[in-house]
Amino acid sequence: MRIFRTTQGIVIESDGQYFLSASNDWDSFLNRDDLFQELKKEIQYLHPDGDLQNLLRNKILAPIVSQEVWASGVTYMRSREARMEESKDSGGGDFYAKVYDAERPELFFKATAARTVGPGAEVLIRRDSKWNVPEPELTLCISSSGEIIGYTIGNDMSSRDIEGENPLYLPQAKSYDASAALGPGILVMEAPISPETEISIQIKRTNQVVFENNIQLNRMKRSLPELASWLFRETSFPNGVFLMTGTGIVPPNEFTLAVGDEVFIRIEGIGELMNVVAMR
Ligand code: DO4
Ligand code: MG
Repeated sequence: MRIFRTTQGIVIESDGQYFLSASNDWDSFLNRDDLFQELKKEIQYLHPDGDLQNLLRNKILAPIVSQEVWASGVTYMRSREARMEESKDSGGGDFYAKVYDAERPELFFKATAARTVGPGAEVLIRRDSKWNVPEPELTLCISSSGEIIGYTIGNDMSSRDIEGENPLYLPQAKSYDASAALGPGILVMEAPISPETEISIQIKRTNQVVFENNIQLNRMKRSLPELASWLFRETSFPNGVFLMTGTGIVPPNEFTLAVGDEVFIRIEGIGELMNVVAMR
């Protein structure tokens, strides 16, 4: 099943049928440990509505209201290599090698809801950066009690020159207006997501593909429950939280995003998140 936050209310998709939920409160709707079972119960009392599918073409909002967005770093070998390369002149490379092998993962605060955009919206690159990339990441939706209740697509926009200059600049490289995108909806399942799930990205510039790649979740060094449980150590999230799980795809060093680029991120079972790159 998938759930969508839209301008007209909360839409539930189940086996290709679309239902408008009786609830209008995204925070309480989402924050339920037994979300899958609750959705199954709710749709028994609702009528499918084919028009809702059209609504989903352009009225989807980011699936976030009061939640925070956190992110994991260096969870794939490709990210480890890219960070070591970009920070070798600053002497920061070792930190990335160490965190890849350490028991404690790298977790960082990424965005508030106000700095997060939904499908079709603009993601921003910083004016004070010359080297920017999108990071396509499976993103966990976690309830306030720490249960993984669903999965969505995240784009962890990143300024590689800023984080490469000094690892202490990470918050500025990662966290600024419209630096995070989430959506389109949240996949809610009875069983955990398959490790064979593929994440893919395509970047188009004036309709030409300038970068594309894909990776399977099973290339991740850490497990999803492991990342979630570290996040909840000594930290509470009364409305639940989104946790990006790190990127396994980093474009070659000569690549940087340009204004007008279209970023398409697909994850099997969840859908496609498209955003346009802008600068303000
Ligand atoms: O430490 C740098 C950030 C790593 C990151 O965002 C990732 O691996 O996805
Ligand atoms: Mg990332």
